[in-house]
Amino acid sequence: MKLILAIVNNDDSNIVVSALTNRGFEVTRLSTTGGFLNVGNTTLLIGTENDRIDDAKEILKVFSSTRKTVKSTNESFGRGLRNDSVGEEVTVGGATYFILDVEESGRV
Ligand code: 2BA
Repeated sequence: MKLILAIVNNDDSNIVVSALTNRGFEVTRLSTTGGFLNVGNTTLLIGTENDRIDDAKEILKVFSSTRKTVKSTNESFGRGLRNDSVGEEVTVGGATYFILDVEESGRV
């Protein structure tokens, strides 16, 4: 069994979760914040069998659109980060994922 951690844009989260659950995946969604843009995103926990990993990745790819945005906050000031990234255009969206081995899972 594997655990997929997938970080998606908040704007895409509903459709991604719907697509996953419609195809039988079990999903937990966490409200998270990106460290660079300091804006909310959604982290999905998806526990699944090894042979369904490719299906999950395909759904993430299809339903997570890519877009551009401008970094407009400087909330990181005071924590040692520089100002030169403010105003920078960055590509956001798509899904960033990590796939972890699960030693054991269950319900008690
Ligand atoms: P953020 O950290 O807010 O990053 C948003 C987007 O800003 C990133 O999109 C990337 O295009 C850009 N970016 C991030 N750090 C940068 C940097 N140091 N210099 C220049 N541009 C930078 P994505 O790569 O699609 O990442 C979307 C979100 O996924 C991230 O939001 C973060 O919450 C998460 N993420 C991405 N890679 C991660 C990693 N290796 N570990 C943990 N979380 C990650």
